[in-house]
Amino acid sequence: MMRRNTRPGNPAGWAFGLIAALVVFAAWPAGAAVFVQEPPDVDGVDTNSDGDPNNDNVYMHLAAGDGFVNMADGKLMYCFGFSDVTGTYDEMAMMQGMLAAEFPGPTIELREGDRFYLSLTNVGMMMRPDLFDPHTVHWHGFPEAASIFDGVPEASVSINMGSTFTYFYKVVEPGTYIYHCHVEATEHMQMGMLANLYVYPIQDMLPNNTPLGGGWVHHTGDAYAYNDGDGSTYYDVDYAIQLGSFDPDFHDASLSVQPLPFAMMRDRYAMLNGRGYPDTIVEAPLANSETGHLSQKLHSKITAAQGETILLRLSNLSVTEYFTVTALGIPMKVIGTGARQLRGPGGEDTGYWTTSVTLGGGETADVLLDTTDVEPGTYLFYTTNLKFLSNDQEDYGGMMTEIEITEP
Ligand SMILES: [Ca+2]
Ligand SMILES: [Ca+2]
Ligand SMILES: [Ca+2]
Ligand SMILES: [Ca+2]
Ligand SMILES: [Cu+2]
Repeated sequence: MMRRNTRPGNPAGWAFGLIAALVVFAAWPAGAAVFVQEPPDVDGVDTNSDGDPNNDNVYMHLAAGDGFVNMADGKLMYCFGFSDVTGTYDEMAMMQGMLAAEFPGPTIELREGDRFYLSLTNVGMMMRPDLFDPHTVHWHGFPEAASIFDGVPEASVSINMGSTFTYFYKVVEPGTYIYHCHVEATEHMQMGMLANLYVYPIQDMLPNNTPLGGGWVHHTGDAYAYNDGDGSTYYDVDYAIQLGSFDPDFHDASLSVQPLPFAMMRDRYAMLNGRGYPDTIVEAPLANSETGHLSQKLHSKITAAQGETILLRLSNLSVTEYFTVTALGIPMKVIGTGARQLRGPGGEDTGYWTTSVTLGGGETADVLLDTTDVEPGTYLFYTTNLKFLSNDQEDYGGMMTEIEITEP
């Protein structure tokens, strides 16, 4: 609680935060409270095929609000974002979520057959008490259980400040998705309300020694990107890597209550999972310099032993940029796009080997890196949009990370 009060010396910020808190509470309808719905799994059916009929319901509680992150050159960036308040007492969730925005937002990782209850609490904008923006969660590319859970505010519901809503997702399609807030999407996405989301296929749960097509035999613990039926999407290690970019002028304008330059949006920080190189390879979560909150939790350092297959769950949620990425020196096969395995009408494998993948905003791709003939050492994964190998003015940074191939 009182996370605000632990902030390092910034009296103006403290006062602003306190006023914002008072505004939030003053605006809170009498009797309104955080209400998180977590119905027990009592259907007696093992929908996620792990042998237990009573563990298929998964619960998560996100807060939506504002906060800060730092770019790799130190630049402090005001953000909107999500934070994970799962398990927090309902009465504490508002306080816990205030100024706690993370970029990217907390990763959602599920299993095909799960029943997912995602509660979203809008904690308000502590640094912008003049704003009353609602928020939503939109699962990009996912078939909804009902359209009310879609998160496009014009077509479903959005969550007002002080309110909580529980989304329900029947997790029926494996693959690599993304989620973001869809309220005033250009603004709230540029401001950082973006995250990774993926679903493991039910094929992972097959009994030991199950024969599949093409002579493949499934062993317990084997993992696949999709229900491929033949092991063609098998991987040893997987990493979700979200491409994104920020325009510092837009973020600064938002913090200083200036008109937002929508038409002039020009992103100058390109990132992987919310960080520019070399921050991308720092495996520890990063605290921001304004509040000390751990607001950039996701690194992008990729590690595998020679011979292992790496699955990269790539996505792009930049509002302004297409990005082309490459893993120089490591063969790459695209096996899925838009959360669908690449297969022809007759079931033939239409995946393809390539040296690069290009993703526009809202696109995802699943790529396998084959390290069979790759000498142990450090390789780079980076964008070939060379101007984005920088952190604004600082050269040699931006959209790049390292792939460490160790001895087999
Ligand atoms: Ca189960
Ligand atoms: Ca069940
Ligand atoms: Ca707005
Ligand atoms: Ca960052
Ligand atoms: Cu939002």
